[in-house]
Amino acid sequence: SYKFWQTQPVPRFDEAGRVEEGPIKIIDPDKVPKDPPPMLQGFEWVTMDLLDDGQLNEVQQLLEGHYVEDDDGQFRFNYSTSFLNWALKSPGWRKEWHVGVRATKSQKLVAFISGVPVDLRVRSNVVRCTEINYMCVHKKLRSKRLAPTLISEITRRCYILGIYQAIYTGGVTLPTPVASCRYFHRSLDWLKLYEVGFSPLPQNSTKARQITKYHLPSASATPGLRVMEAKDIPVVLDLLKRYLNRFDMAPKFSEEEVRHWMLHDDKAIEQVVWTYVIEDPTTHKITDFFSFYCLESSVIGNQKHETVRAAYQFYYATETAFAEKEKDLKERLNLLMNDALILAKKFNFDVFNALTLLDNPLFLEQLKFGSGDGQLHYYLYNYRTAQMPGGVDSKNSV
Ligand code: YNC
Ligand code: MG
Repeated sequence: SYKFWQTQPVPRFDEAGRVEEGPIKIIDPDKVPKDPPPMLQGFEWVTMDLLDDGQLNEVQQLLEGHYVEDDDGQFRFNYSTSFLNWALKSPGWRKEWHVGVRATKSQKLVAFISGVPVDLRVRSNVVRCTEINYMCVHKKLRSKRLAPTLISEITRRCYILGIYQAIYTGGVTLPTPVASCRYFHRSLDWLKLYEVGFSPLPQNSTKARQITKYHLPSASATPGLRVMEAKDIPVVLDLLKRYLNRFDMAPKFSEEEVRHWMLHDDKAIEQVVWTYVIEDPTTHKITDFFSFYCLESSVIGNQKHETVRAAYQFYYATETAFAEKEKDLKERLNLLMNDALILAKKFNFDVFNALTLLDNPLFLEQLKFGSGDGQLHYYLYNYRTAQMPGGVDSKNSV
């Protein structure tokens, strides 16, 4: 019945077809409440200081114990502090958007929600947004309507700083997705995925056959492939901009953002993002790039394995997307993404995940990705636009 969501400036399910694009509600800055909404008795609002390692660790610990699990409760996302440093301190980040809730007496962190700024292009308009993520409530405080309170408070803090729109994703169905994608998974270490209960053994197969099926060469195959460096930022940005322009919705990146999101930070304790460019061996032009990031999941109650190390496909772009023939694009993407698999395997990942967005439908099947049961819905807050085509034919982006 969406008691909370029906009060919010989001499209209703039955108006999803209407196409008048723009803000749903005009916010009067003078009418934004000066104070946070009331908190549960015994709990208090805090602003987290994520420059402080102690507080960063508290957020990491809350998420490690209480964040997103799969439907069967077998796996739970386990974001590293290096990952949170990367995801929560992107260019333009505000500490006001790292919102916590503490138990007043013990000062224990029991809930969190965050936002980082992003310029989002929605069709032909660029919308200044906050990207909301990592909403988490301690398991012992569930179903007390804390989530709507967290959302209202971060909304107030966005409004105060002059941001009136937001983007967020989730596995749950809410009014109303602007786009919906499905997760696909490509086994890199099939046996481990089988042992943790992630991959089934098909009736008509054997363990040995499954292992052989997912075997990969040890060396990448694209001539000119190398790790992205700082000097590549302007060319990668230019290529990415042109590539993402082919889709209905995508961030509008700056050079600083490309540096932040694509380049591995030597100072990070653990590597979070891996980015490769293809430098044409004869012309020395950058013709393609691809990236993936590391997100481990805790395996709940397994004797043999504690974590699954997953590589998530991140941004990529290729000049072949602008050529006339879709066949060339398909061939190129299959070569590039097979190299991404080879590299992820080399860096000890167990599985490579990708969504049904960008040009991914051109390679998922051929590279032996299997459809997962997880959906990912994309939502916009206080912004209306026609729904983008879903399923494997979608031309959406993140
Ligand atoms: C969800 N994921 O429908 P109704 S994704 C949004 N996103 O409201 P209670 C959600 N809303 O239906 P609990 C949601 N999950 O009555 C639930 N809701 O209108 C809605 N899980 O609240 C739900 N993290 O406090 C219902 O539920 C109301 O105690 C129920 O808390 C929920 O980060 C939750 O999956 C998810 O920690 C915090 O279960 C808790 O169960 C939990 O009684 C595990 O809440 C971790 C988890 C969610 C990951 C994410 C994106 C969040 C987006 C939030 C919306 C942002 C809007 C834009 C704001 C800025 C605007 C500007 C400018
Ligand atoms: Mg609650």
